[in-house]
Amino acid sequence: MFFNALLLALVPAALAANFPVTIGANNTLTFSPDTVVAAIGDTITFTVVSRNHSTTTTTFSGSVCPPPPGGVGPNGWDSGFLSDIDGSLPTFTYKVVDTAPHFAACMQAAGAHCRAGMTFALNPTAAQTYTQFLANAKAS
Ligand SMILES: [Cu+2]
Repeated sequence: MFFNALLLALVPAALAANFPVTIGANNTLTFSPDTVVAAIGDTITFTVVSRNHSTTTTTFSGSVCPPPPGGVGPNGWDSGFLSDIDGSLPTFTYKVVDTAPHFAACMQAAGAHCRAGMTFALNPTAAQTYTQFLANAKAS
């Protein structure tokens, strides 16, 4: 009886996945991977491994770069600036709360990192692909 209750309590945690995303690998202006497909309850843990960057939600098209402080919602996110200049490997974790596509970028340098392709998609769709978002960011 106690064992069954314990098992049931553990099931949700066992089903939720965490997706690690590296920001600035090898000192590049990148998120890797640049796309994550995740379910409600999953988490994404961003880790900045070089320089000073952010992960901040923005619009799919139009004024993509730079993403605005606070991020674009609903259910967006904004890590704020996370500096690895001291080698601290700062992290930011987002918990997925809906199935909508979310598009994010780095807000550094007035949008220069974003326009250089420092972009990320959570649950992109056939109508709103990561490839098109990246093109929109570069052109914004
Ligand atoms: Cu950046």
